[in-house]
Amino acid sequence: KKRTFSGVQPTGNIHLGNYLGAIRNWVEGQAQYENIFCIVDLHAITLPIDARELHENTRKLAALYLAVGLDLEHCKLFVQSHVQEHAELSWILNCFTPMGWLNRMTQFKTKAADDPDSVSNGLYSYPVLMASDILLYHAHYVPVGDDQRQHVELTRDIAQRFNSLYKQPVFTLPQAQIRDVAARIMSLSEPTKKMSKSDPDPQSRINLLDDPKVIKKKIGRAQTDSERLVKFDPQRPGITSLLGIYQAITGKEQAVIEAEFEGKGYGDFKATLTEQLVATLEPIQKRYYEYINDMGELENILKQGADAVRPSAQETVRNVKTVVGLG
Ligand code: AQP
Repeated sequence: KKRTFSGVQPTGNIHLGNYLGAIRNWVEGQAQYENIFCIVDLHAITLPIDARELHENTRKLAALYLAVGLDLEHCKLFVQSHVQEHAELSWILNCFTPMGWLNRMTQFKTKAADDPDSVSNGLYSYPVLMASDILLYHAHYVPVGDDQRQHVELTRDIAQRFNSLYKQPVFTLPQAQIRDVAARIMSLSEPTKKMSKSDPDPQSRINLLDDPKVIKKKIGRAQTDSERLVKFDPQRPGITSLLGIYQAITGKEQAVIEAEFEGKGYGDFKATLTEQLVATLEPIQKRYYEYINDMGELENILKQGADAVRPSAQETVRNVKTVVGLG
């Protein structure tokens, strides 16, 4: 079986973008691959975060991973900082990554835009840590949303450069797995921006744990336009993004959806979308509360996950150190 690796940062409320762009695809492909899914807490400290919040978010994210249907028969789930080889490989690869490559990373440019002098060196090196996560386990596929495409490309470049420098296939070159539908869910309040955990406006995203009333309100207020035509149209990102959500959760073709709402207005469409969203999220929420209320079991699962992946991480680091002449 081919290997899959991916992760989410425990930086806040997991939203529909994280779910439809990434996590749901992990669940759908899980029987086909050997899967490693991580809670990337070392990435979460690249921007300021409260210690207690980080600790709690890490457990909440683990409960959500299980609630959406990740099955321990197929997947290893663990916390990044529990396997120290992530940090160790990251330092080594930092020394093999040209700054010119990192200077081109758009996520850093966006996140550092407001205050470039005070953001951390860690935020700058974020993509190298991500490359280390993927390369440690020789992952073939990295299922992510569209915003992570550039980081996976960088991972390939780092691996390729290292392999050719030492003239041996130390690292496996990974490929991003990005779906056509829902690869980039947009903010509900500013549909030209992606939906994100760190957006200060809570109305901009649907969280996986939002209750039906909140979902109804947020969808009701989601920005559209004055044309009132329920059709996919790149010139109208608001309605197109909502239709994309509907397409992702119903699995219907675009033409079928447009036919379904022909002659109907935004109100009808938003009501149907809300209904479908609630039906999708309710069972996930029910399972989430079961998992989060059994903290002992959750800690156990995370410990077992880390123990299960550690040997292959150790082997990769041992090999890299030998090749480089360390240790
Ligand atoms: N809007 C999105 N649409 C589709 N996929 C998305 N992902 C994130 N946002 C969208 C995918 O979710 C996975 C985890 O990414 P993350 O932990 O970086 O989540 P985030 O919401 O992007 O987090 P932040 O902290 O709010 O970061 P910024 O400020 O960058 O948005 C990834 O596979 C990602 O592609």
